[in-house]
Order: sequence, then C-alpha cells, then structure tokens
Amino acid sequence: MCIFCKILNKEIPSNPISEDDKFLSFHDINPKAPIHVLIIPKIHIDSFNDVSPQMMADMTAFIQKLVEKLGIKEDGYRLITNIGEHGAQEVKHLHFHLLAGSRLKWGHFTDADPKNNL
Ligand code: DGP
Repeated sequence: MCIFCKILNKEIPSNPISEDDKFLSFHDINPKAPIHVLIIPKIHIDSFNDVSPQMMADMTAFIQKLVEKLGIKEDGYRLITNIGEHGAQEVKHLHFHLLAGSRLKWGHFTDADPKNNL
C-alpha cells in the first residue's frame, strides 16, 4: 500500500486541513513554503496520467474551497503536480502541492539546457 493510502487508512498520522467524501488535504511533511499543503483523492490513482476529467473537475472545486479556507485567494499561490520520473514524482499517488504564504521563486528545475528544445 502506498504511503498516502496509509494516511487515508489512518495507519500513518497526518495534519489534515479539509476533507470530503472524495478528497483529503493535509500539510506536507517537508514544507517548501510557509503554506505547503497536499491534496489527494481518496481512491488510489497513480498520477495525473490516470485521472478522469470528472475527478479533476471535482478536485478543482475541492481545491478552490481549500484556497478560500486558507485565505490565500487574493495574495495567490502555486499548484503543482509532479508526474513520473522526469516530473520527480516520489509518491505514486496523485497529489497536488499547494504552495503559498510568501512570494515564491521561479525555481531551478533542471541542469539540462532549456534552450536545446527551442
Ligand atoms: P512528490 O515529489 O510530488 O511525489 O512529493 C511528495 C511529497 O509528499 C513531498 O513533498 C513530501 C510529502 N510526503 C511524503 N511522505 C509524507 C508523509 O508521510 N506525510 C506527509 N504529510 N507528507 C509526506
């Protein structure tokens, strides 16, 4: 069972923020910003590659509600989902990172030269 399924099963504790019948949000264990929250579906889906458009629509509504609850709508935030090896996805259970709480940097993503694909 993956680590996020264990969190859903309450085998591993988490610090939850909100949930409904389909999704859970909780604080990332290794925060990269003052607010760093993970949003996951309650059924196991490996990544964005496998999510249905209907589930993405429901997840969008869930995340928008979470943004309201956290009071970050006006100041802004970043949503990221990592996919597969090149996306540096460590946990193979679909999740969105919600980063906020201060102005975020546009990071150093790769040592490969981005101009090679122009
Ligand atoms: P990613 O690289 O996109 O797969 O990021 C996985 C994130 O999950 C990473 O930021 C750390 C977080 N994480 C891993 N294990 C746990 C855990 O047991 N609890 C919590 N709260 N977060 C975790």
